[in-house]
Amino acid sequence: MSEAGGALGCGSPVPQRAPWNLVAAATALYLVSATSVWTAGATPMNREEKQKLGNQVLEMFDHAYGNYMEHAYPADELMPLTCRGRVRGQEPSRGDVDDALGKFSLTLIDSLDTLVVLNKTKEFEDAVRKVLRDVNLDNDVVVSVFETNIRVLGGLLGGHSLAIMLKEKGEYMQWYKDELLQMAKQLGYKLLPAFNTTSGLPYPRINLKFGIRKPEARTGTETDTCTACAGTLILEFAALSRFTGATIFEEYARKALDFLWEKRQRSSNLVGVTINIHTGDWVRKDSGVGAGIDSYYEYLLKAYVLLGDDSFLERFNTHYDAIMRYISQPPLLLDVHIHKPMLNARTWMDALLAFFPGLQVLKGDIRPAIETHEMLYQVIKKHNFLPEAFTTDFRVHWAQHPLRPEFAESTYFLYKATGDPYYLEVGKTLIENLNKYARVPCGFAAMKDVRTGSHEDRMDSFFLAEMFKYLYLLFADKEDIIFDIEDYIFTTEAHLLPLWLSTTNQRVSKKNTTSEYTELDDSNFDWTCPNTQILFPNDPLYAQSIREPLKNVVDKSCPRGIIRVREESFRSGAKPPLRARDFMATNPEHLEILKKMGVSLIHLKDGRVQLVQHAIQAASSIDAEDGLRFMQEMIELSSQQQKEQQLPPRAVQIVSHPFFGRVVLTAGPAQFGLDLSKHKETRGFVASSKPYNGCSELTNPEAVMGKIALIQRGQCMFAEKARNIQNAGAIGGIVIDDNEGSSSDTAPLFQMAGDGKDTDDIKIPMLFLFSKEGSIILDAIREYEEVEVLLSDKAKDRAAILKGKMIPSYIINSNPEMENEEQPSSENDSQNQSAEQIISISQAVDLVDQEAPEESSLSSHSDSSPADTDNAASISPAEQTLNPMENQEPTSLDGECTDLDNQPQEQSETEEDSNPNVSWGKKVQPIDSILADWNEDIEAFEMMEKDEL
Ligand code: DMJ
Repeated sequence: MSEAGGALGCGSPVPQRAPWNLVAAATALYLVSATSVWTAGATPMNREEKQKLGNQVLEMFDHAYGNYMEHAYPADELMPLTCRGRVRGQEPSRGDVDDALGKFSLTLIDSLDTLVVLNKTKEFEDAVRKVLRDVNLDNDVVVSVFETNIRVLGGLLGGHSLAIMLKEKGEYMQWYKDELLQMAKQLGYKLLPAFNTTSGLPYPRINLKFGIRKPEARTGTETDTCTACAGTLILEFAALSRFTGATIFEEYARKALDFLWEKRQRSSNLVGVTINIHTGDWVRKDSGVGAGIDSYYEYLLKAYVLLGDDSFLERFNTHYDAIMRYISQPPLLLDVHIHKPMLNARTWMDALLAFFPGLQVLKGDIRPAIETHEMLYQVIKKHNFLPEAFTTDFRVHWAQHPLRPEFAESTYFLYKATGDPYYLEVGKTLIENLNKYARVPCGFAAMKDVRTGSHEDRMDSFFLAEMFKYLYLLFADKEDIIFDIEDYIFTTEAHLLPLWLSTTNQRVSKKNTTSEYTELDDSNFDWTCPNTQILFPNDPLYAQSIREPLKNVVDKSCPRGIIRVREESFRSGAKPPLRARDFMATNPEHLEILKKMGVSLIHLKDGRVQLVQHAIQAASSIDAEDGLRFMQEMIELSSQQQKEQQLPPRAVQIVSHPFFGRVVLTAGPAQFGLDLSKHKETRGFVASSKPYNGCSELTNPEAVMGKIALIQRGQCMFAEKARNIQNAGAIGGIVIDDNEGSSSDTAPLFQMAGDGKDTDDIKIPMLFLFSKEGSIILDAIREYEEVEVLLSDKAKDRAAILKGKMIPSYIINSNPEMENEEQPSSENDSQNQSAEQIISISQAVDLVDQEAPEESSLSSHSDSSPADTDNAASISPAEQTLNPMENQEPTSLDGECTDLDNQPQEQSETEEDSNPNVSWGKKVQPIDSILADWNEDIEAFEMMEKDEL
């Protein structure tokens, strides 16, 4: 890798613009030397292997894009499980996520410039023609201003930027006459009414046809928006202005940024997550670098790079200084309160912050970038993907993963900055995991739960816009790309804008902001990019030496609490503050500490105990802060325990032809029957029971014998259905919801409860599928007749399914004894039951709203806005003698702490699978048919192996 980095601010040879150009040109040299002196550390990857990985990325892109074009286009997105387009209004609403869909072929527009980066110029030309022919921007649909800007306006501008580049080269796009730019301009004008507020901050949503506040528009009543939503416009809007000469767009985006800057919390220099667009008051006063704020910071720095306006760099540096002072706790990045920045606002991080190491590279602050990236990588190694949120002790907080690209983005920038081949290995792992766990026959499916490997019928457009670009560029050499990536900057959606825009149409008047910064210390302003020779002083092991101490930060035992213990905790002579997890309501010493912290204990009439904090009653300000943190921890603890009471979702994986484990459906567990988290998975062919509701003795026992029975929900208790199919000889059951159209995408999963009686007699595993997931199995039966599934706590590796480890049942003789071995003994069952009961004891915390001064605010819920103090929490009597930590310890129940690469379950599979007598089914097949099936399996396996190389 010889170049300094596409849109890598510090290091990009930026043409034609004075202030940035000088420093960039100089530092570019240092990056070159940093990359060329690499001699030790991770083994360098040779050109051949890089090319192989690059080709694999190309093949994966073809799979994703090809399936979108074939099965979904002109819809906005592909639904990769059901292999059709997602058309807004035709699918159950998913809430805000759907605001990205404007019936404007979102994925096609978002993919335009990826096609050129991936050297698919011919396909790009076709795609542009399709956009011009088919896309309508005048739909009566309410869309997110932010998403439409970054994905659609950005997509059109990225497409235009590369179309004119190609046209100039003289081979492709010779017919192009700025049509994409005209569309972008049309869209820009459609978004402008959103800015009609006194503050200049845009409304969060707009109707593409009717604008805002008209009765037909169905929007315009909102009062709040997120900081990133209002602060992530300047790159696209300025580019639009400079490309077209219409200055209004850049003016509007600048005004919104100016307003946000004015409203920053002046003592901490931080911004909150949401702001009132009319009054400018902070609605959520927590502050981090992830969801809700992320790209506001990104755009300040990148606006400086693209537009050369110093005020953006000054603002960025001021915020960056605050971020590093309060939010950065290497390797963690933890939200704090804008007014009390020493106080953590939560004990978990979200996946969106994974972009931040990339931004730190652009800023030139490599060390913390390496640290945070390494921590994130270890979380990924544990769960295969970055869960949407994870705790400070690296357990899953929100288990979804919609194939977000931020980590790949940071990996790319770190590789560009360090040249360390370690980052190529990281990229290779990302590719492997995508192919292993997210690839389905019709594209790539988002992970519904990284712990179980279950899927969501969703492939977001950013997966094509960003993921493939960063992964391809990671492995590409300069000659693999048909243009110079250094001449462009990446928007937050990875769209490419040319840096020459900095000197074009600079007609927008800039606010004179000099006086605003006089209060700030000069050291806040780094006017030069760091010298990478100092960062990497001829030491190729530099990055490795930073990573090394973090190697075990996420280990198999799920260590608790590397969360920063505030300095005050160690003040001499003082005991460390009481942690919520250690609190016992019967311990007089603890009650004394509560009092000192201003926390009082109120015994409620219903027997519960309520905690209320009055910061003003604390013995000192430090005790008041400790009290605030204690209350916050108590709330976190409680919500965590409430979550842990729930059995985690289970997986139904279709393993027979042509699915071969690629389709994984999210299933609800049952509170009775075989617990799949403690026992080996159950595998078998499916058969519908008669009667279908399973509410009486089955009339078709021969059909369900030795199989997994399908039963419809309704008309009797779940346990009754289970008993009826068990009596007929079924080895498992899947209850399918009778509410047509229901889906785990839109409805919360639940556990099937028993019937209030003893359910120990039910030995078979039972899972629940919503109607949409259930119909995937029913459709498969219609199409292929014989459908074999695996019921388990998490999806199994497809290689394990096919590599002879789990040989399809029809190849092996059946052995009923083995099946019996799989049934748990009733003794085990009762043990399991009691284990669950212990775990289900938890703290119930209720919140009591009380007025209090803003300065002592506390997050009232782990993911909600901070509530103003006084803070209150109540605990039920059952917990008064309970040490909450005991209940919190990760158990095999939720599997969060099991290393997915090293599961004991897989081990037992191997042992048992090596036994040729193992059988999961009893199907008798003629030998020809067996061989034909087996050949098909081998072919599929070979294909898969090729895929995964
Ligand atoms: C993308 O749409 C953009 O990167 C945005 O800034 C936030 N993240 C999503 C993808 O995760």
